[in-house]
Amino acid sequence: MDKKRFSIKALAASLVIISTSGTAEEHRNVLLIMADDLRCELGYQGGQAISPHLDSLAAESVSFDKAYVQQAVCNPSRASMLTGLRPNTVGVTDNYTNFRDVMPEAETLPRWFKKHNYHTVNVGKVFHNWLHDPPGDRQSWSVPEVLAFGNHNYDRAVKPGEPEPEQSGERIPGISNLDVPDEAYYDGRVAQQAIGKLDGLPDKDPWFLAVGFWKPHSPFNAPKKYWDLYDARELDVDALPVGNPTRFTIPQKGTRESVSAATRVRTLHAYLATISYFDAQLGKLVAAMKAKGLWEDTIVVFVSDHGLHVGERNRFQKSTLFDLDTRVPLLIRAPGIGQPNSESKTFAELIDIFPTLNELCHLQHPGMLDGVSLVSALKDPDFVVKDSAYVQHPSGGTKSSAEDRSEAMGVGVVFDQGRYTEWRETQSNRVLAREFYPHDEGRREPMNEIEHEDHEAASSTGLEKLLEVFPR
Ligand SMILES: [Ca+2]
Repeated sequence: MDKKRFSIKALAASLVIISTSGTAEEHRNVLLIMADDLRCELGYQGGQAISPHLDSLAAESVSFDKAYVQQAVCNPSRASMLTGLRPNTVGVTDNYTNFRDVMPEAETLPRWFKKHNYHTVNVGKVFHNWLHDPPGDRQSWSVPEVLAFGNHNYDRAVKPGEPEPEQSGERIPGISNLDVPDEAYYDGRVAQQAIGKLDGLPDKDPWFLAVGFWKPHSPFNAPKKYWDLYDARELDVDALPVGNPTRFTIPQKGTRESVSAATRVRTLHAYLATISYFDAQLGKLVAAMKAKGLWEDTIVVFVSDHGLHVGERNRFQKSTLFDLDTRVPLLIRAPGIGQPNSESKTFAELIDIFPTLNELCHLQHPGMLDGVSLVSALKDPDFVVKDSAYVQHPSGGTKSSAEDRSEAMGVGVVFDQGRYTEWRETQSNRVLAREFYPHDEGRREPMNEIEHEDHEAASSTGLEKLLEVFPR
């Protein structure tokens, strides 16, 4: 547990005193946009995705190249980011546990803003949108949430006027390229619904609009026109060696024996098309905000809940501690404060978003956060707020139920030299295995080098850093 955390008592006391600091002029509106399963593959990052709208947003923002989620699967990542607490602190490390069940009084980013007179609005998947009862987190929002509460695998193409698929039970193929309009799928309708909310945002009070898209989470079923942006023959699937040379010390669920080159190309093409489809929907929302005069002074945060493997290491999953799963795009556009079109050198964690927005909007500190504000890094891209990021994930990937406990928890620290990880027995915290993946330029993490003498010093540094957040 982080020693810097305030006590529950201090938190309770802080809730009584709601800040009234800041004049109306100082209040800034906030737009939070979330992608689902989007790894660092965007155009502005040198990735293979064609993402003109996110590239434009990056040109107005500070981009964080070393931004890490705290756990690479939907629910723990979102619960952590939106409470500003590490998954271990919240007690949510699987997709089944609702953070309200284990921490009923948890403060959340939107609820904190709501308490400070912000009009908070949720469209789409912001909190985890499946398996929980009740869905979403109603108390975080000023008005009822517009949710897509269901399984991604039911996002089939619908015709105008047809009911939402929801839990129809009709699973669709993992990959398809139908020639249908954007609105045939959920994200096209999310963009419409978000745009529809713009006219209802208050003039006098500040607002906090959170829009969560479902893509590029599988199924990779972008409309055909987004597939046609790419020439499959030109896609690079050689980002990691073929086969599985990585020495997993703890087996990872979801890893296959082998994957053909053709499958890798087809899957990467589908994933990239789905990213471009998502990018276009985001572009519609930005264009509408600009047309309505809502863009100029609005603080914008864009982030993904975690990354993804699409064939690398013979995997088509998230749920590991590898960089492909844990490192994500993070853009913060803070007009008048951030340096536009710059890249921050600092490490960043998604738990830092809560305190960062808090400081940007001059709100009182809620008193119980594991993250720190990145505002210094927004003002000066060379400023290093933190020199490492912490990640965790239970062994065995996504479990089949909340009761299905993993035997081990992987805890890792990412720093400039690489990633140091320990796998610890869930019950005893006993160290079962250690890993060190040195980072090359592309952070490919090809091999666990924990036994290699050349990396002894870096492994020791990693161990020291790890124990600061994850003591044994
Ligand atoms: Ca996700």
